[in-house]
Amino acid sequence: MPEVVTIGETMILFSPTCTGSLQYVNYFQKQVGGAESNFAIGIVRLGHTAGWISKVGDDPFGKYLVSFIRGEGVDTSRVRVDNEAPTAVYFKEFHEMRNPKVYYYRAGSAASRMRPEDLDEDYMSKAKILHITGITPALSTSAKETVYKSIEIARKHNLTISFDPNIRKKLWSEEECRNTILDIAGKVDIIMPGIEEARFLLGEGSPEDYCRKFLGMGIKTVAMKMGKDGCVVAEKDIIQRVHGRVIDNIVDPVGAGDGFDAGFITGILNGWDIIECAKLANDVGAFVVTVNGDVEGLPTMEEVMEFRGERNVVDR
Ligand code: KDG
Repeated sequence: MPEVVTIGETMILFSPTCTGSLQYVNYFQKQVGGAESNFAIGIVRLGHTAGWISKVGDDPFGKYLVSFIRGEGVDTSRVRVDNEAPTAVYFKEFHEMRNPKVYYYRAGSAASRMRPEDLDEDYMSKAKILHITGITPALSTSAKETVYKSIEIARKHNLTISFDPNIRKKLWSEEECRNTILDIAGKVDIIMPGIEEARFLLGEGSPEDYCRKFLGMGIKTVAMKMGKDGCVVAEKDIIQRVHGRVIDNIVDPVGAGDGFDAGFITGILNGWDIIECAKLANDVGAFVVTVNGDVEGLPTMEEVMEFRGERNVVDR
């Protein structure tokens, strides 16, 4: 049984082969993207086991997603097939002057029809960590109920719950988003927001203020992502900034946060202190931005060690 379980929608990603408005792009590459499966793949590459719980359509895209994610070593035995709704797709749009944009085609998708009854309590109860994000509750009422049910199961069986708010304003109103994410945050053990997400949720403040507020909500561990500035991590007696790597040539930033989460949770599974967890998280996030795609850049532990100069590799 996997050490980590996660629940969420994965989509076929169509990534343009050139930059600029999609109005003028003619060719796309088929890839795979979904915050939770990105995270699960990251966990497996770093040497642990993960299971991804989801729903896909009874269509070629659904088959492709499951075989791709299974091929990465993630347990897909709890992925269900919905005969009445399609697998979702999304498109990226790359621009030289600013962050990529995304366009979703996911309303009414198979994964949005996940229900609490889809969860296998026995399967989940054997894991150590449940990882959830703020994307799933935005998909539909039943998907939101599924997230709450997963929290209930995790609590009952003493799993550690990790949560990435992953705020997607395209999916719901700001008010519902803020209220739901803060409510879920109050029920988890580890939160891994971006600094902008913390600002959206908690108002103006410093990274340290945000950490104190999250700790004040009963969350045990905070790991707040700050892009090229690394992260700030906090627990009961400590709030500390941990510097990241400055990557000059960012190819594709989408998925870096999921990579960060996978690095941090790998450290937790390894029994490391939060500073060591943060260093791995920063390094994994840095790898992801150097490669096109949400998962293609996720490193193995050997690659991280090589990057840090802790392991010699013969290239040729
Ligand atoms: O974090 C990366 C995700 O945003 C991407 O893989 C697609 O899951 C996705 C989403 O909902 O945006």
